[in-house]
Amino acid sequence: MNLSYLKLYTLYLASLFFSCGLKTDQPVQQSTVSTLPNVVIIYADDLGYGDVGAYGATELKTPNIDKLANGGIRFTNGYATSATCTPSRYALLTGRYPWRNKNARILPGTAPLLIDTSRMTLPRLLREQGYHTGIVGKWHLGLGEGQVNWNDHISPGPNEVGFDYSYIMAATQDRVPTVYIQNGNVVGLDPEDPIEIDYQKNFSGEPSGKDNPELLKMKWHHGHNNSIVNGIPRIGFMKGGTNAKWVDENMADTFLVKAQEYLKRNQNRPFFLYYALQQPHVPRTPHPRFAGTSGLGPRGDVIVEADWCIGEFMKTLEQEGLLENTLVILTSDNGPVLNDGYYDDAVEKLGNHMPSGVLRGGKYSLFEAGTRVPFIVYWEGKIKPMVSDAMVCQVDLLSSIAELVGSNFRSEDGENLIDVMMGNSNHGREELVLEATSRTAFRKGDWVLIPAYDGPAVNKQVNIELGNAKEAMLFNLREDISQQHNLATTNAAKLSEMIQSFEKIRGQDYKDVEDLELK
Ligand code: NG6
Ligand code: CA
Repeated sequence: MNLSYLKLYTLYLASLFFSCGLKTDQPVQQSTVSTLPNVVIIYADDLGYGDVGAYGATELKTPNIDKLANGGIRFTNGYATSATCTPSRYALLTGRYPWRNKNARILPGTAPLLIDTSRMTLPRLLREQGYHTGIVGKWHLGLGEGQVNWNDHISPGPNEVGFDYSYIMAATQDRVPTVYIQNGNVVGLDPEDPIEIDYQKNFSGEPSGKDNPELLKMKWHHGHNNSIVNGIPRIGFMKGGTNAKWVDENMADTFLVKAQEYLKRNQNRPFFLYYALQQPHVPRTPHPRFAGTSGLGPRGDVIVEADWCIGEFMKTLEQEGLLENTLVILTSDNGPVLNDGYYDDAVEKLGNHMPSGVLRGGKYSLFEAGTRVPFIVYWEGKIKPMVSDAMVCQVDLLSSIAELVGSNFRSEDGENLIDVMMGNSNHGREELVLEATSRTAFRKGDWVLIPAYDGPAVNKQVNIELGNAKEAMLFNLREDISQQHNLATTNAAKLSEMIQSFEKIRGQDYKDVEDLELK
């Protein structure tokens, strides 16, 4: 691709758009033929390395994701920066390691916006290059500046960090407020029935998961015993907003339709869509037409549902004639978990399915399965199908996509790996800092260092090995992808070399970081 030509053309298009006043969310009437590729990021929530057929799953069918994986580049060393949601999403959008921001950890629904509104972000960069930018799905990066009035316009949020259009849930499906927010306004809110949210105490007279088990259609296992919405107990208390509350079983369809509508509205101009699926995060609530289809219980069913949504979304791209001009990246915010706080048969019906594949650990873990995730780059007619072992991370997307669209911008921690992502090079990252619940590990080449950390080796509630140990651990992933052989004592020279390289990036203060999420 001729980048300098692209850059000039981008400037030309940008000026065209500004002068035509096309920065609204109205459908574009005139046809603007452009060489700027559309960019779509499909971001799953808690989808594991082993949850996808193309990555080796045999007990679960994911034909639509497999089609992208087998028709594009399937990365075997693709990473989220973190083993939980908020920090990974922060890194994805800002190209900055989340441990540089002390507040980048799993946020309650009432948390203020985590991203500084003056910071460069992926949508802002693309908008500056002439793109229309949209997000549909899970946000979980905070909203407002402290005390959010959910009955008023909610700001700052996605629209203040670069998105022209947003249709989101504020935090997670298991956290209040359980409503959709479009461009800063709660959808379907009745002003006579205002929303109140409190993460500390319940509103008087309101039932809760803890006190009213008789009202529950899904039982809580740990946490998740505050307000009850649709028979599902949540994290946090909510009052009012009855008409605005989402129906959990319709969420996948709702987001899909919003994503499809976004494509149709913006098909005649370059666009960036961040389609952030809610599956397979808890509570797992497949639409009835998917319930029971996987044989693995609701967790399997919602993966089948997510796969179907991805297929429908891709069909719309094709029908709108956009497929050959759209770069599609599909990945996940962190690794898998079975019991994440509800009794939903994820453990009981697992059978032979291995959500982490051959990797050790899972969500919340410093072991590989916490952060190594499905990572697929697809571009019909442009990218040749292949499997790549190059190391890539979501923190690199901003710098890489910047290069693709003719911008010189490079983020603080992201590398420009566009050649790797287009399949023209196998030269990925050399080093990467990995994070799990505020603690950090380090990969360099084939080696991984997990420093010594206080805390339980296993989180018993979720039954996942966290990677905490009294002594540092060292693994060679080329020989030992499942991290079964700790080489820290037998290869002391490598260990000290790794510590040195790690501290060069991370400094010294990683040692005292407390595990704030799971005690
Ligand atoms: C944890 C929740 C878990 C999930 C997670 C966020 C409890 C006990 N556990 O605190 O269920 O909501 O936060 O997941 O409340 S993430 O994928 O958004 O990071
Ligand atoms: Ca997640």
